[in-house]
This record gives sequence, structure tokens and C-alpha cells, in this order.
Amino acid sequence: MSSQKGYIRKVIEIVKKRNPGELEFHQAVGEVLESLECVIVRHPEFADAALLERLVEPERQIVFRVPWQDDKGKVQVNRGFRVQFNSSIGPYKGGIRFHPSVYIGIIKFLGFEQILKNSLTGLMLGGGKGGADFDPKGKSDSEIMRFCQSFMNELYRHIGADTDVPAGDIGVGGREVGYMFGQWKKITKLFNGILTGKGFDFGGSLARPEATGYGTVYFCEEMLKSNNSSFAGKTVVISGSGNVAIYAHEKATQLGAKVVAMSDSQGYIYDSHGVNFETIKRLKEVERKRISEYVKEQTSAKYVEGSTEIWNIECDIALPCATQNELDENAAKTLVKNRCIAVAEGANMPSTPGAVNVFLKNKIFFGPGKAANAGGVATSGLEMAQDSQREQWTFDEVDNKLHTIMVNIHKSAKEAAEEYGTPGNLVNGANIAGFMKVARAMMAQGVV
Ligand code: NDP
Ligand code: 2IT
Repeated sequence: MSSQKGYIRKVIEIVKKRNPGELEFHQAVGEVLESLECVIVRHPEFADAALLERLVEPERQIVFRVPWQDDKGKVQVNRGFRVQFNSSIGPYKGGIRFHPSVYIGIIKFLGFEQILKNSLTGLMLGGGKGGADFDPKGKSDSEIMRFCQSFMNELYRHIGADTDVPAGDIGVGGREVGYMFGQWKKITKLFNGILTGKGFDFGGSLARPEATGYGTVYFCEEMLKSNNSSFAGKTVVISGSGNVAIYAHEKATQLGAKVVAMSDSQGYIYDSHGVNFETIKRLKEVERKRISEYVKEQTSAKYVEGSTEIWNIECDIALPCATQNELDENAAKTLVKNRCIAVAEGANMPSTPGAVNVFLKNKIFFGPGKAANAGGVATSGLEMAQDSQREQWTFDEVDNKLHTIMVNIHKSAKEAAEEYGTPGNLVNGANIAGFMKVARAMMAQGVV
């Protein structure tokens, strides 16, 4: 066992040395590799083939200038990224994030997670991620359009329906995907499935906007079911109020739960009557306002400045759906103290390693992001299938497939956790189940 530990430690050291300062990337790699020790014991051939060293090194990293003009005519310059991480089981696939905090370490953590997440979906999807340190807040629609066009002016050279298919993530939704698709078509003359999350009128899939949030709740429902529980009558806290959070709210409510709190980066709202779905959806999706506006319309609610305190609210189920490292060890201890029974991550890596340990130690049903939020990319895979066939499926058809995929992901993670001696630990289970398919494909394809 100790030589396997040594191998894992060596690879983690290589990652730290070769990627200095990329803390989120180190964190994501560390968490995955720790789970893989028992796999390397059974498969020493992976170490002989330097499989982990290859897995942690992106196949390609593209960094580019994104110049654009603001409404005052001033030229602004941002930095764009696309990391094409692993194509062993399909074309690179993963979202694009526009947020001022974006730098290569964030794009690499997300791209690395995406490899295993996409593998878990059971579809032919490799791992990639992109983005820019652009802040969409306060920008006009024309500024957003010009930025998206400039971003695509470089990105188009690197992507393709069978090469690399981006989608949305934080700060990138239907509007941005539409502008990027328009520019792609203008440059290349091609009308094809180059991006997912498109509008339904031009090749998008029904249920893609809902998919990540719905999928997170479907995954959580499976965790609850296998412990003879359900969403019915439960109190739920959801962080964030963006794409993932909104549709997690909708599905949890449909399943009989009450969502009492949601947040944005400035603060959170608490509504003991249940956060009104129509109000929050209109405020955030259509009017793009701050969550503080909610209390002006729903007087039963209160607004609290600062978003991290949201985890102090008593709940049965917590769904972190905002951003990385938003739920720390203390927050996890508070949730446990308040008798929370399940946590499913709609966001990517929202729980710090300390928080994850608290959940696992206290036997909370914990669904890690790469499993629980895989419904978004899975439905992107379904959008790619529809685009290739020049077909569009009904909402129910897509939603049923999404549900089946989430049930299967839960099953694979649960079974892998059992097979490798850590029953109930879906962190290990998801990492191992996602890794095995990629590892087999990499072994079969030789040293490339
Ligand atoms: P959105 O941009 O639609 O919403 C993001 C939400 O999170 C907003 O409420 C935002 O608040 C909040 N937020 C963002 N950054 C921070 C921060 N630094 N601190 C506190 N709150 C923050 O993004 P999505 O809903 O699409 O993405 C949410 C998470 O889900 C991300 O981790 C993303 O990677 C993950 N994810 C998304 C998928 C998708 O299909 N969209 C698929 C799988 C995972 P504010 O408006 O104030 O910034
Ligand atoms: O993190 C994610 O899985 C996403 N942002 C969705 C990626 C996609 O290609 O749909």
C-alpha cells in the first residue's frame, strides 16, 4: 500500500510544482487522487503507464487576449481561456465562465473535475473548460454582445462540433451562448452544434436550462430514497440564485419540499413561507436584479447582508449551488448540529475539504458536485445528439433521459464505493467510477 501512497503523493507534488499558485486546481486534484489509492493497488499497470501524470496534465491550454469596446467607446482588455483537458472518451466538453475571479487555476480545476463528471454521465464526452476574467455585472446588453463576439473571434479556431463543444457556467447563460453562436456562424458559415445551451429556436434542447438544478435534486432524491427518505415535507436551503439554484428550487418544491433561503454574492433571503419561485425567477433571470429586491415584493421575507451565513439556517437538506469553497468546515459543523441529513452539490467544489470530511464523518448523505451536478452536461450531451440528428425531442423525453442518467450516476458511485471498501462514501465512489472509464480508454489508446 505504501508504494501506492508514494505514487499518489508524487503526482500531487508534481502538480503543485508545475502549477504554482493554482490553489483550486491543487485542491481538486488532491481530492480525486486521494480516492484513487485503492484503484492503483488493484491496477499497478496504471502507475507503470504514468496514467495519473498524464491525467493531471491538460492536453492543451489556450490563453488569449479579448479586446472590446465599452459603451463609452473605451477599449477594454480581458483574458480568455480554454483548457482542453482530456479527449480520451469524447470531444472536449465543458462550460465557459465569465467572472472577475477567473484565472488559469480556476479553469483548470473546473476542467479537471469535468473529465470525471462527463465520464459519469455514460455519454461520449471528454473534459474541458473555458472562461474569461470579464465581469458581466453592470454591463449593458450591447457590451455583453461585443465581449462575446470578441471572445469567439479567437475561440472559434480551437473548437468544433466533434472537437470541443463549450456551454454556459457562471455568468454565461442563454443570452451569451446566443451571441457566441451568432459570431461562430458569421466567421465559419457553419450551422452546427458547436455550443450547447442554445435557444430552442436554433438547435437548443428543451430542459437544458432546467437540467443542472433538476439533476441535482434527482441525485439527492436517490440518496434519500436509498435511506428510506424523500424530499416530501423537508426544509431546504439553496445557496446562489442563478441558473442551477433556480431550477433546484423548482424541482425540490415539486417534490414536496419547502425552500426557505437563497442567496447571491451580496447576501441571502430567508422566507419562512417558502421562497416564491416565480418572484425569484423573474428577479434574477429576467430583470437581473440583486436578491435584496426580493424582500420589497415578499414582505414575509428578510434580507441579510453577507452570503456565507446562509448555512446557519436550520434545514433538512442543503444544496450549495453558487460557487467553489462557499461552504467551509464551520458551516458544515453548523449544518450537522442543526440535524441536516443531506447535502448535494449543485455547484462545482462548493464544500471545502474540511467541510467534506465533516459530512463524511457524521454520515450525512453527501453528493459531490461531479456526480450531483452532472445533469447539466449530460443534457448538453443530449443536445449534441439532437443537433447531429437534426431533431428536437420533447421536454418530457429529455427530462426522462436526464432522470435515468442521474439514477445511474448515483448507482455507479454507490457501487464503486462499495466495491472499493468505503460503502456510503460517494466522494470515493464518484471519483473511482468516473476515473475507471477514462483510465481504460487512455490505456487502450496508447501513449498519446
Ligand atoms: P449563474 O451565473 O447563473 O449563478 C451564479 C450564482 O452564484 C449567482 O447567484 C451568484 O451571485 C452566485 N455566486 C457566484 N460567484 C459567487 C461568489 N464568489 N460568492 C458568492 N456567490 C457567488 O451560474 P450557475 O448557476 O450556472 O452556476 C452555479 C454553480 O454551478 C457554479 O459552481 C457552476 O460551475 C456550477 N455548474 C453549473 C452548471 C450549468 O449548467 N450552468 C452545470 C454544473 C455546475 P451574484 O449574481 O451576486 O454573482
Ligand atoms: O460545470 C458544468 O458541468 C457546466 N458548466 C456545464 C457544462 C456543459 O458543457 O454543459
